[in-house]
Amino acid sequence: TFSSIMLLKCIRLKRIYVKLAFVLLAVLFLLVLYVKLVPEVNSVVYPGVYKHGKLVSNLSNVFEQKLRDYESKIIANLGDDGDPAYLTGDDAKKGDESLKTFALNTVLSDRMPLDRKLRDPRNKKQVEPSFLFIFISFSIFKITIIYTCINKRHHLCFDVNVTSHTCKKFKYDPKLNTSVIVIFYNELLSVILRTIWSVILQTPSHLLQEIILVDDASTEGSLKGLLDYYVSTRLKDHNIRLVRLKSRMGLIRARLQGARVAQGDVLIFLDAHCEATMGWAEPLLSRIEEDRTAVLVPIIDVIEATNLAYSTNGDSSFQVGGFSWSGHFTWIDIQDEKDKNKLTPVKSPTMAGGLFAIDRNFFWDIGSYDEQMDGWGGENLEMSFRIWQCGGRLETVPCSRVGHIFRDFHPYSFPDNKDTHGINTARLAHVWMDDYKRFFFMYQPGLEDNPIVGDLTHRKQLRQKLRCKSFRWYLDNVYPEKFVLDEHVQAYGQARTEFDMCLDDLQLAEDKVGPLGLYQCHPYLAMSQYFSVSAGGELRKENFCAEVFGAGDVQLTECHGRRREQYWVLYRNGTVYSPAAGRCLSGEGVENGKGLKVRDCKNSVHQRWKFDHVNAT
Ligand code: UD2
Ligand code: MN
Repeated sequence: TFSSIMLLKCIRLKRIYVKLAFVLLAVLFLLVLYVKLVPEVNSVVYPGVYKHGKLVSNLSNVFEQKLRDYESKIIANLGDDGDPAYLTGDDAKKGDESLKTFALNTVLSDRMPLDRKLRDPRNKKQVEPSFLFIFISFSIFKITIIYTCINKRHHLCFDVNVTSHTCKKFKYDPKLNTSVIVIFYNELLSVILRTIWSVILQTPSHLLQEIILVDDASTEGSLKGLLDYYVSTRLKDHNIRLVRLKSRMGLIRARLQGARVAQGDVLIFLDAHCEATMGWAEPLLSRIEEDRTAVLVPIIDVIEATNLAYSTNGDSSFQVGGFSWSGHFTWIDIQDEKDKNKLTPVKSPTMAGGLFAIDRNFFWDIGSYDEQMDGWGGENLEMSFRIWQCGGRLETVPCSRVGHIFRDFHPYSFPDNKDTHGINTARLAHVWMDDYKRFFFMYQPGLEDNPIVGDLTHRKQLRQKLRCKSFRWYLDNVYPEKFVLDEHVQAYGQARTEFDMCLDDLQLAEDKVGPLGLYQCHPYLAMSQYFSVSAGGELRKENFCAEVFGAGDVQLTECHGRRREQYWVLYRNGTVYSPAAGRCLSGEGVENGKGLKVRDCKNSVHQRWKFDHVNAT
């Protein structure tokens, strides 16, 4: 009996141990989870190696040396005024090479001063008091000329007009300050530093609360020690905070982490390869002071990746944001005549995504970002639709200009090679686009009911909570010029001949010009064979219109809305006639996968196109 009592005790004891072990394991698990999930948010500390709180070796000498080496190679005045810059000899060769790997001339960037001076891009190139101006002053027809000038909006008259109303003349005195948030993943150190310097130099210090750098777990070594060292020495007088994420979170969540620690009234997000220019911040802050629901985009100028020239596009016109049904951002011309050449904010249906200003509280009130969006892409359209549909406004501010290096390809890779743009766009399509998502999913049929897209409950709840308007409302009120493939059209869908051959874009890239082709009809309606005949008589693939060229070739080129070679008459028997050419769209003698032509109208089987849907007229 003694031994059996001992045995029982043992078992009880064992149970307690097992329980204890379980509790310990759980605690450990939670700890690991915490460390993994909660990003390290810390301001810069002087670099050095610490062990148990004690400084073991101070690395500052090493970094100081490195930095001096680097600084000694900078060529004074290179790239000043935003002029194109060139290197010579070995550096020139290396620079060209770097373009292939980084989509950016990294050698040139390293040689260029980090605080280079730019011209004030808000004011056009010297505008002569203009021949016209003098002419007007002396002419007895003064009144009539001024009248025609204003009426016709002739550009010469406009020059005169614009010079007397340059951005410089506006007096802004914003009370709000800003946190500028710059996120980066393996960007070039000198490019990041030039971004920071431009913000410091071009923003009045009382308006700049802080600059927050968010490192999306870069693997590039110089972005650790050297960047920290630079910030804590060369930039020690400026309020710069460095947030390091423990693991790569993608640009959307990286921005969120930056926003979480920000303290300024207004958040301004920038890509890590930008240059702010004179007076860029004031008009943004002033506008938000006027209307906290206004989300603002500066004019985004191009900094050339090859020679780092800051180009301003010459004239005072600019573009605003649109989108394509495949879910991509596009630049579009301002539609409203009276908005062109304006210097006050202009409504923009969407934004490019990288550079924008938003009231900090409004950012959170309106749903910040979809935290389940990974990697790159889609978040800009999501935010654009959401802002408009849920009671905000999106505007381009012409008097605020920031340069951005547009790169030909992503110099970085994505974990698991996931199509994050596609997945993110599927998310926004489900949440914001109502029935209009059908077009996007025609491009991405595989994503429509795919669990990879993830749970959408929270975002749908957000839409409910904010009582947001429909996508139809957005199209009608914000972007009425957007072409809807199956609305206000004479016909749409696949257009086939009796031989089961279809009109096809021959996989033309979305922004390129190419032949309107003929291809075997797909058994289902694929996007490459989706065409519409608009109410105005265009034969369209979204923004590209079939146009007749000299020898009778038919190309898909950007729709210009002025009929002529882009005008077609669709007859009831399926003949598609071009009045400009006096001929008909014909598949006669055209091989599978080749471009179509117009030929003399013969009412033959090769000239009759049967659209899936034809609306009665
Ligand atoms: C445009 C936007 C960009 C973003 C993107 C769509 C502009 C000028 N740029 O692409 O801001 O909205 O469309 O998602 O409007 N980055 C990370 N982690 C990553 C990948 C990138 O932090 O995993 C950083 C990167 O270092 C850069 C920023 O995110 O600072 C934007 O990336 P990009 O410059 O490659 O994107 P871009 O300009 O082609
Ligand atoms: Mn960018």
